[in-house]
Amino acid sequence: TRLLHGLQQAFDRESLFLVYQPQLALAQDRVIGAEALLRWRTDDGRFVSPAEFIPVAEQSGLIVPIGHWVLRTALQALARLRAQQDGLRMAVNVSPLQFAQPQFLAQVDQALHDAGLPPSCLELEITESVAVMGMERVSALLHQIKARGIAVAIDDFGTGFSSLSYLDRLPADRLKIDRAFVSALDSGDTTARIAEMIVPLGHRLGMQVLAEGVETPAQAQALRQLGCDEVQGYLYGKPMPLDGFADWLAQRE
Ligand code: G
Ligand code: G
Ligand code: MN
Ligand code: NA
Repeated sequence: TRLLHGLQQAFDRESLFLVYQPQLALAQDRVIGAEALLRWRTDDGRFVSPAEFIPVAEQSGLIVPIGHWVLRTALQALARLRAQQDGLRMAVNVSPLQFAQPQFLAQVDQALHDAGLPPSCLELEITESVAVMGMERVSALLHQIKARGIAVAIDDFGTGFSSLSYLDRLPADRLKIDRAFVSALDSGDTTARIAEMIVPLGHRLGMQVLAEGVETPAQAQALRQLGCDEVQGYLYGKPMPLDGFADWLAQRE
């Protein structure tokens, strides 16, 4: 609860901020967009990892207002980046509790409208844990999202309590291979076989496949050979503040 109190204050005092990590089309080596990632810098200058504070925010319900702010801020950032490179998209992480709010979709519509952006430039990253709200509701909501032209990605695939039967019932556009599997690709580890299988699995289910946490040219080469569509990771770019991302983008041109 000390963590929760600190987080509440951080949100009130605007010491939460977003960083943006590039996503690229692998074959074309072209930037296609970014994932927005939340950061918390405490008053004494320490950084608290979202892996630590997101679960607390989720349990307390604070993730709902924070998530709303993330969505609006990330889309405002995207509006600026698209003036620099046409067609960029923004991927935003959505927690199960936020996703389950009755007003979620109306907030998404409003955020897009206020940023002056078309629905097609937004991607919502969900995890299989959205299944806690019941697959009927999840499925209905996903269909409404897709009807608007908003994209959906399944994040952290293959970790947690995933089930292939959920995957089959989640109409998503993109499957993200967790970095745990990607890092195994140049190790000769049997874990690498999982990354190798996720690519055709995603494709067979009609999804694009994006590999996260790509750190080495050998991993990128292996992913290219597997026919993986998109990549994200330190090899290409770390998560950066908006100004840093804009500079990084300008330097690639
Ligand atoms: O960026 P980093 O690897 O530290 O992120 C750790 C975890 O926190 C990731 O699983 C990521 O999905 C999650 N996360 C980052 N930003 C957000 C956010 O804005 N909302 C939610 N719900 N999760 C986030
Ligand atoms: O939403 P998700 O859990 O996928 O968040 C991705 C997390 O992975 C972020 O916290 C981001 O900072 C981190 N990350 C992104 N690229 C790399 C990478 O190449 N290597 C490692 N170790 N972590 C990464
Ligand atoms: Mn993510
Ligand atoms: Na992930």
